[in-house]
Amino acid sequence: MANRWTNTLTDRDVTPEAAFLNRRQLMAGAAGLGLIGMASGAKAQDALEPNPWEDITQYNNYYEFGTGKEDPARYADALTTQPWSVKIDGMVDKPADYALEDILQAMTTEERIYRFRCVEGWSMVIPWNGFELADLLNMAGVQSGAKYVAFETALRPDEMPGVRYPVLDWPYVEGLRLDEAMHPLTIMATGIYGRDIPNQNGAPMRLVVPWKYGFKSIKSIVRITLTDEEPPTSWNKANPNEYGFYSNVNPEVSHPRWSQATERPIGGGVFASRVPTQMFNGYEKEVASLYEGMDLKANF
Ligand SMILES: Nc1nc2c(c(=O)[nH]1)N[C@H]1C(S)=C(S)[C@@H](COP(=O)(O)O)O[C@H]1N2
Ligand SMILES: [Mo]
Repeated sequence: MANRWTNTLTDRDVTPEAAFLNRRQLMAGAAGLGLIGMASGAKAQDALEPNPWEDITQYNNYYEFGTGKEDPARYADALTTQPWSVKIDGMVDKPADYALEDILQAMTTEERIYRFRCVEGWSMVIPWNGFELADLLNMAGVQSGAKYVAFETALRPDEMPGVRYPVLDWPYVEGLRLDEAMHPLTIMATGIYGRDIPNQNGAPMRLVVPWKYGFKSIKSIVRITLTDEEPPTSWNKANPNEYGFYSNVNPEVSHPRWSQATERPIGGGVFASRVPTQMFNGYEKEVASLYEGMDLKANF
């Protein structure tokens, strides 16, 4: 029956009501903050229903604040995030300590709703706010010989109770190949749900590489170094047989101690069933070409 509602139906009207309302709130929030534009990557993710704020900010891995999932939410408030600067050095034209506010001034912040898959076998959907890492690297001017990007997290023994324990070799470090770092899906996140990113999620600025296991997405970054050699990475140093440099989400390559074929969506409840893990975490179309011809089992 034709009525005034059916006449105005759009694809949005078929999304679940909660997601729809949520989305409208987000859009209003983004408009209020003056955030510009939606990237094509985000548009393609419209069907994803993000986890609630509580899941995203109370179930965390941030070992500098303890190894329990609730430790970061409990202790990370102690981290001083203002002022903040990021040293960008190595093979760049303009090496400097960049003040975070100067970086944000120069960058275009947008919303990206991404799947997030931890190597431990759980997953969430997170509505990040951030900017493309490529834009930041281009601002510093990447030199032609550069092949990799190394990242380092702040190390503040007075503010981080977890670094008293040698769980990892502090500071936490990570790395990407330059083409992975320059890929448009790779972002620096500074917000979640249109609000400042909480300390437990890596304030004031953390990496998000949605097709890789979560530990590649290094938090609270203080240094970015362009180099021509594959940089050391924290989990690889801790256990090279279990954690490789690439760490792409891959249901066909098992962790030595568990399968990666399925995952447990956080918020699904204790009895919720696991769901299949997707190749490159669902971003195969966008990123598979980066690894053409590579043996993904050998380069895990
Ligand atoms: N500096 C630092 N970055 C880190 C970690 C960490 O312990 N320290 N944990 C990683 C892991 S294992 C995961 S799954 C994600 C978790 O991000 P989230 O807490 O925002 O969900 O952060 C990653 N980045
Ligand atoms: Mo993780």
